Amino acid sequence: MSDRTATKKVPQIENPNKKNVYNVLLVGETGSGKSTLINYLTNYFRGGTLHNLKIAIPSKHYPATEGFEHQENDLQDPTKSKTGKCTFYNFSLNGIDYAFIDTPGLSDTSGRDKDAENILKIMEVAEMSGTIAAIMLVVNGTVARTTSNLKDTISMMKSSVPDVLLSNLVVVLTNCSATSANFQFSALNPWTIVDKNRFYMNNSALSTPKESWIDDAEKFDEIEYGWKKSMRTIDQMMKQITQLGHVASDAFGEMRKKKSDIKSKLNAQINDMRKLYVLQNKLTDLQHAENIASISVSSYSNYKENTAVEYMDMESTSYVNVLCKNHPNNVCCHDCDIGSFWPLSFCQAFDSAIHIAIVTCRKCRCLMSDHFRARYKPVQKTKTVEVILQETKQRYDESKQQQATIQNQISNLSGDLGLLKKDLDTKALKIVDSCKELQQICSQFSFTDELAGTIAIMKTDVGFVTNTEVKADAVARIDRIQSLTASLNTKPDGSR
Ligand SMILES: Nc1nc2c(ncn2[C@@H]2O[C@H](COP(=O)(O)OP(=O)(O)OP(=O)(O)O)[C@@H](O)[C@H]2O)c(=O)[nH]1
Ligand SMILES: [Mg+2]
Ligand SMILES: [Zn+2]
Ligand SMILES: [Zn+2]
Ligand SMILES: [Zn+2]
Repeated sequence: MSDRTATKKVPQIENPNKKNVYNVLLVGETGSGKSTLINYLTNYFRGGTLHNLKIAIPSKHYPATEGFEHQENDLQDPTKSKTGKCTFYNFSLNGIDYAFIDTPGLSDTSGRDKDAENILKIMEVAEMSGTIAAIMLVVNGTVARTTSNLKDTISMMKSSVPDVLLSNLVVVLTNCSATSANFQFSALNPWTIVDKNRFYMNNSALSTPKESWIDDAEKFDEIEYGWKKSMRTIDQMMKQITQLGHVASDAFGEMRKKKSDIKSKLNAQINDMRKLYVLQNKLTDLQHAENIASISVSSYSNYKENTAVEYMDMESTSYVNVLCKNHPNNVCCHDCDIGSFWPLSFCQAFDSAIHIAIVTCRKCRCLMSDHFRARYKPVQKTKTVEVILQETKQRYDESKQQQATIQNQISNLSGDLGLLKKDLDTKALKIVDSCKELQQICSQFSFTDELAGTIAIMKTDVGFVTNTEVKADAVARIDRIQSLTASLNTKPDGSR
């Protein structure tokens, strides 16, 4: 190994954007060996040996010796991700500065949200470092099949690494040697990793307590063999990293912005859909109320009633009748045969009496003097009169008024709903646009993954919708979002 000068200055935690620093971002699944690799690198750069181990990042069996600031969680629980945040580990060798960035492991037991959060942290630190020399994908090389965890990790990586950095991808297979590795590089398709960027290491010295091997000649030999091999591999790795050069990392920033833009647009869709449900329910309620109002209107619409009214009418006659002024409805003598020529006393309607002045009518008992002759007679007739039932009319008016108010509200609400639906559609298209923009930077960006959480929330929301019509509309809407984006997920290699 070449002359190495371990940096004795106080370790730098934040990278001060030094242009000539080779920044190496270590990413990978939880437990794949990122922090261990950094400890091996520490020994490489600072002249550590198996008898004098230099530990940058503490683990269960090895306390830190180098004074780096680090953030390791729960060192005792093997299922939990150890590294909690991104930390720079700076070293210098032959006047060349390196910064290795340890990152939290992906596909941790803490779940998808945690992964998304960690990916964002990784992208942030990558952007912050200004330039990147290598993105080191650390994978446990003994994993025979591509586990779903590893698949998820690879998929997350593909969605996060901008195309400009694809030739700076380095894969380190841990826990193995070139001959014992099981990892299928095809799992990274369409990413291809050239042979020079593939490294195999078995960094087993730190996985068991020093006491368990330091005095056991056989174990020590085995560990030493791996150790020496790892140091040679690191030597090779550093040469290769300087070959890869610096790539500006601002694409990470752009990606982050676009991703968070998409995220907030997706959240807006969730909220707008919820708004839609509220409005649609309101509309349904209003339509129900309108039904009731219209039933009221029709049931009170008979406030006009026709009643037959009897009345007397005078009908002219061709003959003479004897009528009484006191009894206008009577005809005391119909078609009086004495005509108008003889005095009334000849009319049969009257009783004969001694004195003419007290002759009375047989029919109405009025005096003869109350009678007169006329060429008309009273006739009883009936006519139908429209009567307004006031109370019913009032109810009718009220229902009518209510119906009009409801109809007005329905029309306003329908307008709002229409706008909201259109807005949702436009926004969905905008999301697709943003995704396309993102794919310009990162062709492997998977919108399906990005969308999965949103779709899950939307589907849960739909589950609470009881109105079948509203539900059908919502389901169709969700399907449309999914199909809109389906075209986006056709990767250049044709896979999805
Ligand atoms: N045998 C062997 N064990 C290893 C190797 N690399 C890592 N380990 C062990 O695997 C376990 C996990 O390693 P870490 O370096 O903490 O893994 P990590 O990738 O930093 O994990 P997170 O911080 O949770 O993301 C530790 O017990 C290591 O000692 C290796 O190459 N060979
Ligand atoms: Mg770690
Ligand atoms: Zn008469
Ligand atoms: Zn009379
Ligand atoms: Zn009379």
